[in-house]
Amino acid sequence: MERTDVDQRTYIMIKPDAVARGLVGRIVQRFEDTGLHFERLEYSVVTAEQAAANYMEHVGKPFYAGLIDYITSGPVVKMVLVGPDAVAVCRKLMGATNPRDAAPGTIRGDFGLIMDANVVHGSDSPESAEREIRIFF
Ligand code: IDP
Ligand code: MG
Repeated sequence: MERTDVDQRTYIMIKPDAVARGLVGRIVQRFEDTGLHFERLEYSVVTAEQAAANYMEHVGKPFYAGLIDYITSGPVVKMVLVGPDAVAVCRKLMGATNPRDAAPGTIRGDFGLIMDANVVHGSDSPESAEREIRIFF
């Protein structure tokens, strides 16, 4: 029988603004509520090298320098979540990139206000996830 529930991994990161605001518990709770399994969960500071590798696709964009400053500005919480459709499940839970466009009930919709500090990162494909997990763990 064909399996339709093949596990996938995704890389999730609670960004510095959300850690500084004391939102870690509530945000982790939302990911836990999905039923996805936590393979890793770790508090740390992103290095300049990790930030550059993670945001390679944005080099040259007007917000790039600010993005690197922001993501390295304080501790983050890094997670690897595993389960069926983990990438899409988490992206849906996070909401749109710009918190002002993110629906109520999503993490960015409920906890974010501005694009420059949008609370959480999540991989956009299974391939990105594996690449990002290698960068951060
Ligand atoms: P995503 O995080 O939803 O995948 P991307 O387009 O991959 O969104 O952008 C990566 C990150 O870069 C965003 O989460 C946000 O922190 C930042 N970013 C993207 N576009 C802008 C912008 O126009 N102004 C400021 N920051 C931005
Ligand atoms: Mg992205």
